[in-house]
Amino acid sequence: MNAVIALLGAAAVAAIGPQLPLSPHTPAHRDSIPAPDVPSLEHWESLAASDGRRLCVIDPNPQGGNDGPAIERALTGDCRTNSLVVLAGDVYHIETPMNTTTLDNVIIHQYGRLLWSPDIDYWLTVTMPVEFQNQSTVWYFGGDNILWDGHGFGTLDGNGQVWYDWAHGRGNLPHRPMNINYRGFNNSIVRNMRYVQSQMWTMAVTYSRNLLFSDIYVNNTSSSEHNTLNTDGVDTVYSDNITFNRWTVTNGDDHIALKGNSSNIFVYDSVFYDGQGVAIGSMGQFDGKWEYIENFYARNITLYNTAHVSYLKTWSGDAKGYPPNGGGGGRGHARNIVMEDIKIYGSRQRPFFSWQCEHYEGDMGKNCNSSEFKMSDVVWRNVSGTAKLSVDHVGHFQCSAAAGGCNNFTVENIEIRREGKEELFENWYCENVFENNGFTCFG
Ligand SMILES: *[C@@H]1O[C@H](CO)[C@@H](O)[C@H](O)[C@H]1NC(C)=O
Ligand SMILES: *[C@@H]1O[C@H](CO)[C@@H](O)[C@H](O)[C@H]1NC(C)=O
Ligand SMILES: *[C@@H]1O[C@H](CO)[C@@H](O)[C@H](O)[C@H]1NC(C)=O
Ligand SMILES: *[C@@H]1O[C@H](CO)[C@@H](O)[C@H](O)[C@H]1NC(C)=O
Ligand SMILES: *[C@@H]1O[C@H](CO)[C@@H](O)[C@H](O)[C@H]1NC(C)=O
Ligand SMILES: *[C@@H]1O[C@H](CO)[C@@H](O)[C@H](O)[C@H]1NC(C)=O
Ligand SMILES: *[C@@H]1O[C@H](CO)[C@@H](O)[C@H](O)[C@H]1NC(C)=O
Ligand SMILES: *[C@@H]1O[C@H](CO)[C@@H](O)[C@H](O)[C@H]1NC(C)=O
Ligand SMILES: *[C@@H]1O[C@H](CO)[C@@H](O)[C@H](O)[C@H]1NC(C)=O
Ligand SMILES: *[C@@H]1O[C@H](CO)[C@@H](O)[C@H](O)[C@H]1NC(C)=O
Ligand SMILES: CC(=O)N[C@H]1CO[C@H](CO)[C@@H](O)[C@@H]1O
Repeated sequence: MNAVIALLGAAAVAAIGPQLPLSPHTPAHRDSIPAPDVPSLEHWESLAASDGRRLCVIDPNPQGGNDGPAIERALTGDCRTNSLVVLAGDVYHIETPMNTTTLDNVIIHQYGRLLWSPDIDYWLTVTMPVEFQNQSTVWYFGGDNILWDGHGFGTLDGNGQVWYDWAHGRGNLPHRPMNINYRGFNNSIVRNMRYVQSQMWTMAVTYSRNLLFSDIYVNNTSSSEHNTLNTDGVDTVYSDNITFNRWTVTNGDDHIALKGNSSNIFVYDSVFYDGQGVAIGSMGQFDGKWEYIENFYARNITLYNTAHVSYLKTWSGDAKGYPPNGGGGGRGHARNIVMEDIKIYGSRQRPFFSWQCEHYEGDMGKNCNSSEFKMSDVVWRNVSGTAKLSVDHVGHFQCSAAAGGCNNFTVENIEIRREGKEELFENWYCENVFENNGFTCFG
């Protein structure tokens, strides 16, 4: 088969440097990594030809104009199927939303940064619905059998500081977009990528299965007095068999969050800074709807200055208001949630936590016993480290009476101390917890 060469954007890619070995590179803080050594055009041509793929080499617009349409055109047109796509340039300006959901058997090599424009007024009018919790995005990305390799350099930069300043710490503002929504995305790998300064959530994985995200760097940090609430690392929704390997996440909210109908989600060898920790939920936000979270397994995770190791959260049984900030009345179950080999340093709140009265419009912490969402079969094993002196309970489990409480919560080999204290922190608080193993409740 002959390779069809489609050169988009500027005439041709600069053919420079020796060939880069196609091995994984661990992404890092940009200032600490050298400029990429991008393989030559000849390399990509022969690779595409030998693989029987079309080739699209997309260069940034030389005048610095909008590169969104060229990327969208390549991924929905010339290089939608059986293709090799190369983004070898340094900075690509993204000034319009992208909708690329029908890729099939495509390899993407990205060496530079996609930088979203800071025009909030514009983006608010064009964001696309994620069909979950009224959230929205500026990039739909999906398909089958995709390999997207950032080689430690490829970056999505949401230019989030303007959004953090605009939000003023207010949560879930309508049409504030997450950077990318991987949707209907199956049997694929994303690796060696960087995601910085996302506008809202970094990404959501929805209606997807059999994905591996490995060697991923996420950093959403505010340089002003305004916080980075809602800058989750990743949320999974209606998805199955998703693996997160070697993630480094710095942000101001959930590092990894599982939402409704997430199953077989795995996290390995990752480091989380500053945010909330791993979230199981929130769940039960949609009145009358049934959802589940099943089979979560995390191993070898280190957390610095986070609120929790992990927390399970559901809305109450009484629906008040509508998503994203209101809701409740949903039912379902979360079960078989296992985390082991965890280190946490300076936990800001209770390291292990669950409650059933999430709400963001004034009813937070109310009607906690009314949820019919059932949580069970949770294990935290081999967890060591420290919590701030101000933290009152090492574990705090508020479970709803209407759900029949929580069953089979297990802790094993936990060695957490409060900063500056010698003795183990063993103050476990429980409401409606049954079949607890490895800890004694005092409440
Ligand atoms: C995240 O970014 C901030 C600001 O750029 C930087 O100070 C911090 O070191 C970064 N975190 C990591 C883990 O690279
Ligand atoms: C995105 O593209 C898909 C497939 O081409 C199409 O069905 C859908 O309507 C598009 N959505 C938006 C918001 O443009
Ligand atoms: C969210 O969407 C639902 C239905 O799509 C709508 O009824 C509700 O008003 C929306 N909430 C907000 C805050 O936009
Ligand atoms: C990916 O899988 C989901 C869930 O099974 C399915 O709805 C979607 O159509 C699939 N997408 C593709 C491109 O095959
Ligand atoms: C789960 O996804 C991985 C890719 O991360 C794949 O190798 C594996 O075969 C999938 N498992 C099932 C049961 O489909
Ligand atoms: C645990 O994860 C860290 C961070 O990714 C990694 O450096 C270390 O090798 C992992 N340990 C094991 C035993 O895999
Ligand atoms: C979640 O799973 C439940 C049980 O299979 C199903 O009834 C519900 O429709 C699913 N929700 C979505 C949005 O897929
Ligand atoms: C947990 O600790 C026990 C005892 O120290 C050890 O045998 C086991 O291998 C550890 N498991 C993990 C996953 O680190
Ligand atoms: C929930 O009910 C239990 C008894 O089943 C009670 O001890 C607890 O205080 C109640 N919790 C809240 C938050 O109302
Ligand atoms: C308790 O939960 C763990 C983790 O899901 C599971 O392996 C175990 O079988 C459960 N025990 C019982 C008695 O159900
Ligand atoms: C790690 C990282 O890329 N940090 C960046 C965060 O955003 C600011 C502002 O855009 C950059 O200066 C940092 O380099």
